[in-house]
Amino acid sequence: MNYVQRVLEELKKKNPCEPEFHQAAEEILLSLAPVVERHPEYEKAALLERFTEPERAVLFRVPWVDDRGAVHVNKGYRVQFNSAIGPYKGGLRFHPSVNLSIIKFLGLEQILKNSLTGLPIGGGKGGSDFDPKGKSEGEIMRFCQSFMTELFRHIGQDTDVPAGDIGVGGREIGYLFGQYKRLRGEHVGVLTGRGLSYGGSLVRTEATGYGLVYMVEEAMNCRGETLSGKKVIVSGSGNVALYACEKAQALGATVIAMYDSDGYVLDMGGIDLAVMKQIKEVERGRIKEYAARVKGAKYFEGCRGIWSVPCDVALPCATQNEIGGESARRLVAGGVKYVGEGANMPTDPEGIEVFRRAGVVFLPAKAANAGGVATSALEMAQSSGRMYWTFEEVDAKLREIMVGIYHNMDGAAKEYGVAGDYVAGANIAGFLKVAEAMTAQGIV
Ligand code: NDP
Ligand code: 2IT
Repeated sequence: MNYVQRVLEELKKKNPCEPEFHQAAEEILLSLAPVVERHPEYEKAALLERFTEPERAVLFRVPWVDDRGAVHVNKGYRVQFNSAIGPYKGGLRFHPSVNLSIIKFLGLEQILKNSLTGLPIGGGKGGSDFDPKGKSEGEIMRFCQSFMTELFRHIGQDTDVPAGDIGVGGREIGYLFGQYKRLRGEHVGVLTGRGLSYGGSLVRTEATGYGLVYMVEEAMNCRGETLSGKKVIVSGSGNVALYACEKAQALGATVIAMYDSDGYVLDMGGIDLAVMKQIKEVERGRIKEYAARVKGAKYFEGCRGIWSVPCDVALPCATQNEIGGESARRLVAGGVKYVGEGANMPTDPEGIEVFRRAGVVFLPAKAANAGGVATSALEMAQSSGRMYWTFEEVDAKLREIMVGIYHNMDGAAKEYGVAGDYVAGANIAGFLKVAEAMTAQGIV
């Protein structure tokens, strides 16, 4: 058995019942086979074993009291996966599905994503199985305060810097930051995605979605195409989806469908983003409401139907494994040419294989959605320097980073004989830097 297969088998044995973690690890490790072949010293140093084992994982109790006085207990997680190239960095996810497997898959992906940004950030991830849906403002605030009452002792501006993810946006970051500041008595850049009035960076809100579209545009430009006039579908209607939609439309595309976990809307004239933002960002409502407000738009129950809508470009921006083999086949039948992953691991292995065989240009999450964390790192730089850059400055840096990542993974894929395979290219390019840093720092 070769090195990669042995590590993968042991990982599955040592971490049972963690299917998402196995899935992410398998995709990464298999594509690293040619790298470890060129670098036999990695096996001697058990580099893959160390790379796939978190440096630290903190699990904690989060008790809170609802508006009626009932006591609830949720699980809290922070997995500090790898600090070889910088302080742990990665979001917090609040969603009822959250468990250790999901946090570990996200953390492992984050190491390579953060490496690809070229900025000095290690990988981590955290969250809770708390469900923010239907909770009052007071309940959200008390939950965030309780969560931070334990988390604060494990994080710091130079050790571990969390941010948002599903269910954690500007509102939650505000409550988390307030509690951290109260407990520690320091106003530092310990969280990113902060409000602009207390240390946040311009463009962080837009960054993941904008960055995704900058990369798709670069991939198209390299093939003599542009987004102008293209039909795009965007899954999800949260932070990443809304700003992917905004930038795609700004570049001349028509976004014809979006969804939330209940169902999808189809609007052949192009999504009216002002209405969508009002429903999703301001009212925190359901997407069904969009069809009631916009003439000509239609609502369909069940979100998966969205992948049957014919399009040129698909941007999955909701959650993991939203595109399986069947959905991928429907997209291919509908004429999709480009898939850019805004969410983390939205396409399962069978789906990726379907796209590969059909010659679809597939831009994997750890490259395509790196704009969010890259801009978080720009927020950290501005915090430490006690200064602010303009919207144009941050946006220009974001665009440059996304174009750079595209060419970095494209180059790595070519160098390792798998031209056009960006899954392998992103894994290889991200890993080489982490491996070099880990090697330089000895067996730690
Ligand atoms: P939000 O909470 O703002 O939005 C999430 C969206 O996805 C909502 O429309 C939600 O629908 C939908 N969704 C979530 N879970 C499911 C599910 N199980 N089935 C169907 N739909 C679902 O999160 P973000 O936009 O921040 O994150 C979206 C994705 O992007 C995640 O995979 C995240 O890890 C990734 N990401 C986020 C970054 C960021 O900066 N925020 C950076 C890089 C990646 P509903 O409201 O009905 O639950
Ligand atoms: O998955 C991700 O990259 C994020 N949720 C953003 C992490 C960050 O630290 O900005």
